[in-house]
Amino acid sequence: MKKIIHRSHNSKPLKNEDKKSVWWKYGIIYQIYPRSFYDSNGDGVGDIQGIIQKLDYLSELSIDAIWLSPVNTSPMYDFGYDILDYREIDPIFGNLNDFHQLIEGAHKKNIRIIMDMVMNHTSHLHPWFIESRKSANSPKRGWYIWADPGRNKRPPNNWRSAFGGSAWEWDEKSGQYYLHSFLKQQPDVNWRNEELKAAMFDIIKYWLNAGVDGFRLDVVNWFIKDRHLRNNPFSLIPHHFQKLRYDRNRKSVHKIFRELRTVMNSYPERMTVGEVFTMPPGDPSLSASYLGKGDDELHLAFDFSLMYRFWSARQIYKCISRWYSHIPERGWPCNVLSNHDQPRSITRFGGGNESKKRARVAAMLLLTLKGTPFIYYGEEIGMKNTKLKKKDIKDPVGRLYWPLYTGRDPARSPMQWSDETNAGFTKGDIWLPLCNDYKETNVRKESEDTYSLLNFYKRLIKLRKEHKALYMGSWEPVLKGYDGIIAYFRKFQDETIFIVLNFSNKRKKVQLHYRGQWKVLFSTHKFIHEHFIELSFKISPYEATMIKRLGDL
Ligand code: TEU
Repeated sequence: MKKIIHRSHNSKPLKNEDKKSVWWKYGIIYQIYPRSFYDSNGDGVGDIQGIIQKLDYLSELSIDAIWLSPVNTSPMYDFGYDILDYREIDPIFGNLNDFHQLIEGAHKKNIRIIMDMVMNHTSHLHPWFIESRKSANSPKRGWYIWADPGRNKRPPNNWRSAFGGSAWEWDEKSGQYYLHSFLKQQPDVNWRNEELKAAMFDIIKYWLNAGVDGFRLDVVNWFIKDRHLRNNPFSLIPHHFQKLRYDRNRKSVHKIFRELRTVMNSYPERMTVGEVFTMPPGDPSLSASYLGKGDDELHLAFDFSLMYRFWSARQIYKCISRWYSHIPERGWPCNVLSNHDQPRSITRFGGGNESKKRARVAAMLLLTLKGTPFIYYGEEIGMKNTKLKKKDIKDPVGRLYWPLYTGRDPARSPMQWSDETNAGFTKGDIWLPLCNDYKETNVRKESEDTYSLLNFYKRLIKLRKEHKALYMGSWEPVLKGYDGIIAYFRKFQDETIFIVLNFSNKRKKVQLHYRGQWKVLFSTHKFIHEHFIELSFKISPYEATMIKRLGDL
């Protein structure tokens, strides 16, 4: 059993760490959904040249790296999460030259590139799978998960696809079922097969040699399945009515990531971040287990607890402190509010007319917590979920479950650059409808307004980068979400910063008798440079304030 050390949020940074080599700890990562960022060629879909054209924007935002959702060749049944050539770029996004140009252009601006690697499954059109399904004797049969039918030709067991229905698809020609944890066009590979594993590691090396700085690894907790394909036990939890015991979260998966870490370690300054996919409410202990002892598996692992939380200071506090309590001593947390699979945070947090005030509180939280912040494109301008008609839905999951669940497109709408036609995203026929607030909420308008959410984000990012307490310091909670307020210190050596966040729409009093000279660093309401001699003051509804300790009285 791995030992969990419950004080990691106060742990000191490791020795011999220079900021450059651990940029993935101390930097800020921005997720781009390439279809929706910027369309350079007028086909209605975002592309790599589009990202290159927006590098100045990203550089002004001062983020340290971009994670691109998949850009490899794909038939797009799951919009790129079904790869048919891991070494090529899909023509909809450009070509390898464009990608190399992006790496070079980004690096010149000190922005690193993180690729999405989808290695739990391939496309059903991948040559490996085409070969594998030829016959039960194919040399690549063992590269995927094939099984004989159960009784009466039924599927081998009760495992369910994440997107609905059985996880098994019958293949008439070769006389067996194959496993697909997602769509039937996404057959699961067999990571127990040494040849398959070596082929996957070769792909990783290929991109490392091409100068990629890291990988976001899709659904890492699903890579290994029960060898005996046992049925999942029954559970009262509505998700599939199964305890997800045998189709994912197997302990032996960790061996793969220890081996991967050895590969990664031979390339300096590279990183991995794993998507540990769990259903709400999230499972921080499982997520943290992918960090191994802290330095021998993945560099970072997502925990989705915070992404599943609604607007409750107490709930949010609890999930943050729980997450930190599971991080191994040598490990490092990362934090995320939104991604391409879940509703946008501003929509999830609600608040009607007050949603943009809440967005500021959430932004200060994300950018002052301990751990690498991940910002999903458009969050910095306050993009919301788009409302879609059935005919507009592209996501296969949305098409399947509409109107009960509209799928993931609402959070994937095109970036709102300006109030021009198509929000300045494309001159062509836009692939997915825009959110209808784009005339108000867009980059151009917010760049010109000193008090916009965009400029609020920019300031927060700069402050985080300027203060060691914020990017590498300890996290010491003071107000734990009761009464709608979260407050904590971030400390590094003699630098101390106090952060207070009012999640409520009421005026409140903070009375903390920490005497000293305190100066406001940044705030939604207080004047910058305002001084206090102790942390006792009133705070406004939805106030978010950072205060720096200058010294003793
Ligand atoms: O997500 C894992 C995943 O299980 C979610 O897609 C989840 O099922 C969905 O949000 C429920 O609606 C990863 C990727 O992030 C996602 O985009 C892919 O579709 C999926 O894996 C398959 O590769």
